Amino acid sequence: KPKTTVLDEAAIRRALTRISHEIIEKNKGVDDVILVGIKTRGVPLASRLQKRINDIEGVILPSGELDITLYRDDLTTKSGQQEPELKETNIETNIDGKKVVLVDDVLYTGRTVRAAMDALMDHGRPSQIQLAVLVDRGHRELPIRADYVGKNVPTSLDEIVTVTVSETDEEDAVVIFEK
Ligand code: 3GP
Ligand code: 5GP
Ligand code: MG
Repeated sequence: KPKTTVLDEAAIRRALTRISHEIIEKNKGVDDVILVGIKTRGVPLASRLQKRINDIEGVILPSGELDITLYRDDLTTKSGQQEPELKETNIETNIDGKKVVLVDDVLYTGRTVRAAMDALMDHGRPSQIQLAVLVDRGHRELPIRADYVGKNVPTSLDEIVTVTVSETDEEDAVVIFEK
């Protein structure tokens, strides 16, 4: 099966460094900013942004995690038959009045992010929710967009975007497979 590397380790590092600067710029500093990673691979990405922002601004941002799972066995069948649901929330900080930056690896239909926003709203009353993703692969089914994008990767529906991170996988890479 043909595969193409769209981001290698250095490209992922540079994208996350750029996004860190963009988060600081857009928020005019990092006062009241909280990072929330969407499990699984949004979590290590959020933690890398936290480290980068600390390197740049000298501030360790509060962070949290959301576990949103798609209750379906066939990941390749999409479109609304089954909605992603919240499995677990781990956000220790009070998010009232805070600017929450959701972090995920891939943005696709937007349904996971919608579920994540629901979960945040149940948890408190953030003043803003922003979205950072490593890859935007297109094919949105909801009016959702990312504020920070590592790379826009136009895909066809029968392609698979594989994101690996060194925290849980062998290496840092984003690879497109054709089915
Ligand atoms: P992640 O938990 O690291 O984000 O959704 C479970 C895993 O399956 C995800 O890993 C994701 O990387 C991978 N995956 C690959 N293709 C798809 C897809 O089309 N939809 C979803 N929801 N996940 C996919
Ligand atoms: P959405 O809800 O936007 O359709 O999908 C977003 C979530 O599903 C992300 O958390 C992401 O991990 C996963 N996902 C959707 N499509 C892909 C894909 O092509 N590749 C990978 N790696 N993850 C995907
Ligand atoms: Mg994910």
